[in-house]
Amino acid sequence: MRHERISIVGLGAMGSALASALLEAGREVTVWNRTPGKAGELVARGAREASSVEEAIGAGGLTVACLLDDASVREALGPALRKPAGGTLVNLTSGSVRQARELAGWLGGYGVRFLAGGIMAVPPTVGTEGSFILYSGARDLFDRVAPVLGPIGRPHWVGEDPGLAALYDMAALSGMYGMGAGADHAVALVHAEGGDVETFKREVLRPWMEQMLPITVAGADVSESVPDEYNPAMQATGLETILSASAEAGVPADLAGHLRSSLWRMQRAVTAG
Ligand code: FVH
Repeated sequence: MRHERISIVGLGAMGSALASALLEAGREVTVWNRTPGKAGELVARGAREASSVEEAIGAGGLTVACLLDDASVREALGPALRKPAGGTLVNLTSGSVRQARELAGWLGGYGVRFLAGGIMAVPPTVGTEGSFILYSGARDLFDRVAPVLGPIGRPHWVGEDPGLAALYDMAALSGMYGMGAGADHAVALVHAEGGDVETFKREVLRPWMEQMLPITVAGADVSESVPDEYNPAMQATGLETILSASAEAGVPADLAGHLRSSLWRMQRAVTAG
């Protein structure tokens, strides 16, 4: 099963990285992209280029879609699905929970077995240690697909509901963008007050964020409760200080939403004793 043929539909930055990692691992890869001219390097390394989606899907084995968004998946695959041809599709295109569930229903109507996915990697880290791919859908299908697609990242099944991979993908991305917003805000503060941004990033921000990452993830909670060891009164004062320091520096408090909701949580905890 490891040698099942794989067709990659979509050769953007991510689709190309997926195809490259699969070729590197010796897989038999067929590629297709809407705009021609993106397959040259992959073909030189042994990939076969299909001239249409139908041809890519018809190459047999497993089809992996990695396109811009849900609409582009439907637009690209739709014409090829007129005949109920069966087959297996793994969708590694980002989308919402609802879109993943609807896609599963739509493809199921054509007899296509469907696994939803979420890529926990960026193109340069595809297939490297630490990269992983979320999958949701039938467990037996995952068990078949996992060894075939292993080279793109550690396969991690999150459940039968096709919406689950999208859910965790979107939520994890929110965490990442939130972290990015925090780092942006930190750098803007240092810049506005005349600090050395590069030194700050290297000597302070990175080691600090690395130290705090596990604590931040462990402490993330939708409930209003704050663990005792967090000392909510101190945290509330600290958060107010960050907000006023930002105002003093004239840095637009893009993070105000995050900070205010944390402040609100701490204040509620203080009030509640
Ligand atoms: N790149 C990243 O860092 C992230 C990491 C996490 C996962 N995302 C998601 O992966 C999907 C693809 O992302 P990408 O980086 O490959 O995106 P692009 O380089 O912009 O390539 C987009 C491809 O989609 C094709 N495409 C767009 N619309 C259509 C359509 N209507 N029909 C057929 N194909 C379409 C596009 O083709 P072309 O413009 O070259 O003709 C590209 O192949 C994405 O969901 C990320 O959220 C990546």
